[in-house]
Amino acid sequence: MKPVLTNSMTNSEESKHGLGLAQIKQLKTELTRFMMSYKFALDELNTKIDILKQEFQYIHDYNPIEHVKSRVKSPESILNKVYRKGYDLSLSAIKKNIKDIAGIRITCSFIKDIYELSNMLQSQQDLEVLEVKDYIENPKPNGYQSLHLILQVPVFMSDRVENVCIEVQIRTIAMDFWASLEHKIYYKYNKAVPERLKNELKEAAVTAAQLDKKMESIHQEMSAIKDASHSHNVEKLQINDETFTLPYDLLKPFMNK
Ligand code: 0O2
Repeated sequence: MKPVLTNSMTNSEESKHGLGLAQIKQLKTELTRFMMSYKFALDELNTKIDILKQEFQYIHDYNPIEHVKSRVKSPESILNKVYRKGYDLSLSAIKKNIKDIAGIRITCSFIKDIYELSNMLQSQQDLEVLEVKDYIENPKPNGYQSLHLILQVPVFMSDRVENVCIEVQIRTIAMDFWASLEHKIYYKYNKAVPERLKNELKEAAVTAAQLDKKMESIHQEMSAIKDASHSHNVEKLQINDETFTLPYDLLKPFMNK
């Protein structure tokens, strides 16, 4: 495809779309600023998630977040969605209608962590929660499970504040395994998945949910054993040159074990 904008074009010349060079330059600047605002919003939210992750590790002695992946939708995929949904082709309409241009997927160890993390994000004062879809409590008919949040993040630019939407998907490793395989199958069969495979996928989703419950109950049992063994213990606390001997339970909330 030939580039629309060429260096040899003068201000008075028009592209094949009837736009002058100045208009094309302006369009290019607007588009770049538009896409950049999503990247900046993701940077902000990624930092927030990293802070929560480190704090959680410090307080609870384990890391509830297995991994975090973020992406800005490609312009091609944004345009596909505009045509598929019949939205207006303007930046303001795209911003208003497409809430998943920026997306973050967080994989947690346990279901309990998903809700804890979601509550922590939802209670941050500078984030506005626009939508919550709980596909864990109410899985999709095909078996899909995840917690989806649409959050609005203020991005402080040089001359203005942009409120930018981000779709956050929070799921367990088992849910993520299921969703990525289902996504591959869906595309392999060009969205016409045979009925037998659909049923098997649904069964696999139920099995994945059972595995999540089982792993969580093992984890809870292990934590209870760990707490019980510590509760008989005392810890030595040194403040300046003085050493204090205190029950472990009293110090636990303040300790990085
Ligand atoms: P991609 O490539 O992951 O971005 P909408 O977003 O408005 O088109 P909807 O149904 O209102 O549609 O949004 P919803 O339910 O919040 O789902 C949006 C995203 O969740 C999808 O984005 C997928 O990432 C994921 N998702 C939802 N349902 C399924 C499912 O059945 N299987 C799998 N594997 N993923 C799902 P995109 O834009 O479809 O794709």
